[in-house]
Amino acid sequence: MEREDLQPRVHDVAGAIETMETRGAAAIASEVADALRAQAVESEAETAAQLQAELRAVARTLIETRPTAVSLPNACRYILRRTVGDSVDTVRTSAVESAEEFQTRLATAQLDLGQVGANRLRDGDTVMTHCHSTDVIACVEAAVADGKDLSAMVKETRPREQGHITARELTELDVDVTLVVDSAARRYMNDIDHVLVGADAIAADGSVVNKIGTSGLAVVALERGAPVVVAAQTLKLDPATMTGNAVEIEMREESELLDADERDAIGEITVENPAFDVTPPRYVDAIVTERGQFPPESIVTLMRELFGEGSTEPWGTE
Ligand code: RUB
Repeated sequence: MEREDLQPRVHDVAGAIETMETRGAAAIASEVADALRAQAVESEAETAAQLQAELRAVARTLIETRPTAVSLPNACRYILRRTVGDSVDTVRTSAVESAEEFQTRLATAQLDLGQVGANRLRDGDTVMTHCHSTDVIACVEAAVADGKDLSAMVKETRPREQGHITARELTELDVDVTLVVDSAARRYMNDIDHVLVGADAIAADGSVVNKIGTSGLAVVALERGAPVVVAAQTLKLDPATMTGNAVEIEMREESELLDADERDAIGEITVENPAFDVTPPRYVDAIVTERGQFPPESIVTLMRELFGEGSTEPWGTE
């Protein structure tokens, strides 16, 4: 049941994430910060406790929208932990400041990460991409700004074709783009210098959770000796995996694969539509973050440093 004390902006953000109008882990996190900020600004709460309870409810509402992108709970964690005060005004101010600080850090982290990723790319390289990741685009953008001439083989990324967004954005950066169907990856792998993908979540053992098809791409890349580089801000590290929890893989509607007529024509079948898959660390050459690049097996050290305080859920259960 929808809570009446949540602001319309919160429902708009939740709806846009659910329908994937807002998509990609970093963009989702930024919108989440915006929704928490809007609640703090517009709330009619009369006590600090009431406003804190509303902000926790905003977090719970948003976290339910898409289960895999850990940037979503991480954004809520960052903001709620810093939202303190004993009056409505102080809680409001600290929520607004924390949300804005979070968004600034998000943008800065992406720029810093981009430079680290760019350092790996050489003039004349061809990268292969999967889905659309703003962290990946940041790496290419920084490399282009460094004067490197790059080409990209862009997988279209069924069923929602986020590869089209990547193709458009890379073209705008003057990268020479070739679009291919997902199943053509192996056919072209000998021409590829780096496979460059983003992440929705990184587990403590260095496994990478990203758009469905990433793990198959990584297997092919390893077979052909092309390094797989994962561009992922530390916001994508999932602290809950340090205590053995698995990352939940979102299952989406079958209508993304078949329209109603196609469904009728096919007859009685089962359709599975997982949005993400898990690439084990042995297939990944490096995880590129704003803190530098890490072999996947060592990412847990960074995780402990960043989330030493634990993965508690400041949004509670009610
Ligand atoms: C998006 C996806 C992206 C990551 C990283 O999936 O898998 O690779 O979210 O994106 P979807 P970014 O389209 O289902 O949201 O680097 O922008 O955070």
